[in-house]
Amino acid sequence: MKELVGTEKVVWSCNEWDPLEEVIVGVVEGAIVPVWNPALQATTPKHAKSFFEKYGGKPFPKVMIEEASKELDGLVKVLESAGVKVRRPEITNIDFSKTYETPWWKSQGLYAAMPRDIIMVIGDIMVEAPMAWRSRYFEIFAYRNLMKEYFNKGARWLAAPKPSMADSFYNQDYHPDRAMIDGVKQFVVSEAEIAFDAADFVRFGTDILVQKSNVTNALGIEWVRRHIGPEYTIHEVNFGDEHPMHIDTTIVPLGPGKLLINPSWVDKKDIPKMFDSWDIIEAPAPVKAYDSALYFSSDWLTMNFLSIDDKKIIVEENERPLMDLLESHGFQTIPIPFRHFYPFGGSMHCATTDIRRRGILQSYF
Ligand code: ABU
Repeated sequence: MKELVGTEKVVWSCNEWDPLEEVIVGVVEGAIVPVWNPALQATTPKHAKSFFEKYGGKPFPKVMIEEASKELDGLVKVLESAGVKVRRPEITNIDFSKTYETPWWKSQGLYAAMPRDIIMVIGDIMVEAPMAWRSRYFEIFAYRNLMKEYFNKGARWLAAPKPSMADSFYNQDYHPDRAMIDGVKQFVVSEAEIAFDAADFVRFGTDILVQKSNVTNALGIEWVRRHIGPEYTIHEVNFGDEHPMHIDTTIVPLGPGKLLINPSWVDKKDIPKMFDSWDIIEAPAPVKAYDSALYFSSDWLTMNFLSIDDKKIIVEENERPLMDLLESHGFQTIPIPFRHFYPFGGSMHCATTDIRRRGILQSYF
């Protein structure tokens, strides 16, 4: 197989660990707190409700934006000093505070903080996710100029059909307290229309794992399967997170043959057989010795780190047990402060999306 180096393709990334050459890093400026709604309730920690009641429809408090923005800039510096080209979304052409209206509903926007949720690079294809939250309906426009630039330079661009997000798209009888009925996981999104967030997929070369979640349904998975091409195999997995939204705190590939799992959600018997020869490494419990309130996510942002390559990993500086574990497996860790970004719903994996990693498309199984 001919090796495709980064300089040959403007967009090229096949897994989570090949050497990173170009990446999009999100921004928090202009972020708006969503108004409390059933889709949000499906995955938000219960304690977060009062935050949404207080700030819903308003900008995130200034101090939160400033502190998170500083941490994003710190991430950018670390990436640039490692030789990675960093691009940022444009928020001058989109005002997230503005109320927009479709034939079925009205909403404001959210932010352009989490490019991983909305754009997934598979080989040389930029896949634009349709999303499942009304507040994220127009978020992609913060990235469209960048995507147009990559397209003009030869990348492929695949945009999934957006669901109407009308009331009928959501399961009206869903409640997070009844997320498991007779052993079957329930989700707030129905199967009425195609839906997925890019962050429910994780890439291992020609094999891609995906989970159904409160933003990703079976139709969405089937749409990706049919559109990305016959060289890829999509494997659906189902782990123990009762309120799933995004797989990147559940299983995280570290490199060929090494998979980090979240031991509180992943039962080893549910890991597909193809991983039988891989080292399955259990992540340590998240460190909670800091004051970040988590409004959109579980505690497991610990695992939401970013690999520069299959030896170097950028990690939140408080996560000492994780760093010790990774170092004991031969990785170099690069600690940076990132806990002020956590309340926006992710850590540095969510805050970025690969544009180019040097390497080849291959099977690791
Ligand atoms: N967006 C990543 C959050 C996943 C989690 O709540 O663990």
